Amino acid sequence: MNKLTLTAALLASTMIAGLASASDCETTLRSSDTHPEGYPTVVAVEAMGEILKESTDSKLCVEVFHSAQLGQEKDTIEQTQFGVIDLNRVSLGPFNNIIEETQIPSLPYIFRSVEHMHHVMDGPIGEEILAAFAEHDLIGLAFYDGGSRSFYNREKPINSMEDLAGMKFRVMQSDLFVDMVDALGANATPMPYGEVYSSIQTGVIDGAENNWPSFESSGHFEVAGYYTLDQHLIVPEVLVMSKKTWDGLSAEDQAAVKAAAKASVPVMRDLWAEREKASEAKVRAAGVEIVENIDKTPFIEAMVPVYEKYVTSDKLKDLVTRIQATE
Ligand code: GTR
Repeated sequence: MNKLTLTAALLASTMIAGLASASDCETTLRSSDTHPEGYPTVVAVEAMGEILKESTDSKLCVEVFHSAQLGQEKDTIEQTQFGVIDLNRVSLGPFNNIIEETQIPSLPYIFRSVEHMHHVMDGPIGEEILAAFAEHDLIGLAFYDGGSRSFYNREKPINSMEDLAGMKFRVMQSDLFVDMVDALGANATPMPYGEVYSSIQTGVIDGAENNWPSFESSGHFEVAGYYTLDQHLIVPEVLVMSKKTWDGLSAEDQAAVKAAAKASVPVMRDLWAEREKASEAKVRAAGVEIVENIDKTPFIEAMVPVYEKYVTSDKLKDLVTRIQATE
């Protein structure tokens, strides 16, 4: 068999395999994720799909398109609003410019710890924020974890805010994060996740910011040898469904989708805890210089103008007050 025939044969067999698995279910929902196979968010949505298949008696299944196969987050959000993509697992960051309520749990240092974030997002405030998606052609199903995000770069160890001065960092496509980096005295470049590796490698930017699992799985640690644990963001991640898809489901199936999404949250949290440790170990073993225990007070103080700019309406002020008052 020549190379071309072999490729065609392989393609045909993959397609047949695909059809066979799709025919197991009446409807297969397409879900997007920027992360690679095996990443906690990808596995959690796959687990959600298994639960859904079971609870709907194979009426509804989920197929996760990992590794940004369906596009970068900002574009996939639009496609989900249009109903081209059924489900999407994304950080809250890329929603900030569209849904103002998502800015509040995305504020730097709003959460005192990951536990604090869980208490808030698992309760009525989380439900309110999920409900805010409906006006934007999306249904908020559940929140996942994104650990805490810190700065990494290719140039030097960052020991204080002064060290950040004039450096160029990639942020998610959110005005709030641009202002956050500016307020720290550095320069922000918003860009899709998939462009960050080569941009650091070629020096277009000095670095970026993310959690341990993303820093590791993206390979950014190979090109950015300094990581400072300033933990400026604990941004939750969210699983959303296209409102178009949702509206086409019976009330019973909608309830099954919601329940399966909620049931995948503890699965995700367990996977996350494991992966965080493994990623940290891998990054440390690779020789990345880690700056720990830095004084966060100047970072927190520098965020006052950012809060002033974004927390404007009574509704948003009330959300901040209630989050801060949550144990
Ligand atoms: C990750 C997050 C992704 C994506 C990425 C980024 O931590 O899980 O959804 O938002 O960060 O920085 O673009």
